[in-house]
Amino acid sequence: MSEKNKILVIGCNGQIGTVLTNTLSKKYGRDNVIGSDIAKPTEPTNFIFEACSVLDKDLLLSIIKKYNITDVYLLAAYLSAKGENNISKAWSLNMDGLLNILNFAKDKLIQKIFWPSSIAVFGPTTPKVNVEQNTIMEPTTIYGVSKLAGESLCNYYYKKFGVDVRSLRYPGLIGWQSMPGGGTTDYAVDIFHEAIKNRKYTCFLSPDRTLPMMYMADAIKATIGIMTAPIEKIKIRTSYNISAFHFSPEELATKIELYFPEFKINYSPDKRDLLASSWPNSIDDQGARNDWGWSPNYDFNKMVDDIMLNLKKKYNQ
Ligand code: AKB
Repeated sequence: MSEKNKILVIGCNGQIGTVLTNTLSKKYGRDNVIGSDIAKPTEPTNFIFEACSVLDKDLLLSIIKKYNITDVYLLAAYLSAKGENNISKAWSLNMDGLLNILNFAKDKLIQKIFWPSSIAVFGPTTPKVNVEQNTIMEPTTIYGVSKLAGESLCNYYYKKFGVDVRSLRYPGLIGWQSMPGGGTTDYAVDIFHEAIKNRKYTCFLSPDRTLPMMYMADAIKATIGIMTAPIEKIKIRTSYNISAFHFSPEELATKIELYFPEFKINYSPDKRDLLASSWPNSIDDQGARNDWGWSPNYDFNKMVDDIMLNLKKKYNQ
């Protein structure tokens, strides 16, 4: 990134945004990173904050002009579970927000975009194991449908207008600094907090519901990695598969029991289990590894150790 680059993170209060904006600010300096969200962050931040919805095109444009923004990370989204309860809002936030930002890049008002896709682009007809980059994609959630359409839109804007938009298909993301909201993989964050606070957890997925997962530190590494990779290395303009490890709720509970032998897990699968059942167990990410050198730092054990260390400190245990 050159001296002149200025970053805007849209959705800076969310699960990924909280950690990403903080990391970008440490890397590039407070004055070069602007975070926006619909509400003010509750904690003090190390970046400049502007209240704005991604659907407010005029306000967004004024922020882009005010700070001479070059790079946009567009994280605002309705996730899978929440999206099923409000299809129109999920479609509009996930698609109109993306279209606004792609059009700014087409009009040369910004230079580079990061937009996350998800394993939700896959569906029940996709193979379950080591899912390849190009495979059958027939999602059965509005979130997945919007992500798949968004991938096509990104590819279209790249091919037709040369827009430098880069994307990753995030698996379930697990971190200790921020809470997810409205997703199906959220259980894998909630379980740590409940284990530490109450030594018990009721899981809304089935015990054997294996899903692809990744530690937040690696998601941030991948996000900044793809955004800082030389342009000629980015060969896929829909969205790259990325992967770290996979596990089921009962496998995660077994790891947590190593820290708290008295930990008890109950299972009460709800409609989110059906959403999760449509997604693959594991992902093949050779494309990202070969094209721009992606590799994760954390495996399942290392992630659990790191989360426990940090959350025990946070809860004074
Ligand atoms: C969700 O559960 O909706 C998200 C995702 C898999 O993209 N975490």
